[in-house]
Amino acid sequence: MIDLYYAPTPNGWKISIMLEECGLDYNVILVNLGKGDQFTPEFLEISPNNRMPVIVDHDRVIDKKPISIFESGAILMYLAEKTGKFFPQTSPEKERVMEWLFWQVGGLGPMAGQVSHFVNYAPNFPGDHSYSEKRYKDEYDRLLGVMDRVLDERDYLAGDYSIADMASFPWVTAYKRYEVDLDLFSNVRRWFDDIKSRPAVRKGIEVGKEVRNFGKGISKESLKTMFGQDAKSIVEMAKAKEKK
Ligand SMILES: N[C@@H](CCC(=O)N[C@@H](CS)C(=O)NCC(=O)O)C(=O)O
Repeated sequence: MIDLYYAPTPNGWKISIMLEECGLDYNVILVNLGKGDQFTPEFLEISPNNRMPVIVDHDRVIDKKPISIFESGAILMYLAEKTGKFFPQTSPEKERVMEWLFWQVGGLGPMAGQVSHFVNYAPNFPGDHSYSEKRYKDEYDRLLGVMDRVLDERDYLAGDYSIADMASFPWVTAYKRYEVDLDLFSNVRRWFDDIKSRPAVRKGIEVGKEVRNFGKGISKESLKTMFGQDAKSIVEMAKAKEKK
C-alpha cells in the first residue's frame, strides 16, 4: 500500500492522477498547508523541502523502513518504474519523456505557480504587484506557446501519453483564472480536452475536493503560515510544531 501525503492542488493532482492511471491502491493523508502540517517533524523527515506531495511505499522496505519520495517528478518516475507504465525505457522515447517531465517541473510548474500566487494571494499583501504578475503571466503564455508548437506535431508531449502529460496537465487546468484564452493555443486545447476526458484523470483531480479552497478567500493565519517563508521562519515553524 502507498501512503500519499497530499493536498488538492496541481502538484498533488499529478500523483493522484498517476496512481489512478496505474490502478494502484493508495491511502490519502491530507496535508493541511494553511495549518502548517508541512512543518511537523514527521513530515519534514520525509519531505525536507516542506512541500507536498510525498509518497511512502510500504511494499518497498529498505533497512526496515518503507521508502519515501518527495518531489512530484521523482514520484512520477518512481511509480512509472514500479509499474512499467507511462515511461518507456528505450531510447529515444525515454529521453523525450525525461525532457518534458523536467520542462514541467523546472518551468511550467514554477511559472504557473507564481501566476497563481499573484492572481490568488498577492492581492492580500500591500504594494503594486503588477510588474511581477505580468512577468509570470508572460512566461506562462510563452510556455503554453512552446507546448502548442510541439503538440502540432504529436498527440502528447513526448509521443505517447506519459508521466510528462500527467505532470503538465494540472498546471493548465487553471487557465481561466489566469485569464488565458486557451482557444488561442488550439493544440493545447485539443490535448487538454483529451486528457481531461480520461476517467483516471477525472478521478485523480476529485481526490480531496471537499477541502479545496482556491479562490474562496484565505484566513490571515493561513496567509501567515504559507507566505513570507524564509530559512529562519521554517526552523521556527518546525520548532513550534515540535512542542505541540
Ligand atoms: N517542486 C515541488 C513543488 C511542490 C509544491 O510547491 N507544493 C506546494 C503545494 S502546490 C506546497 O506543498 N506548499 C507548502 C508551503 O508552501 O508551505 C514538487 O514538484 O513536488
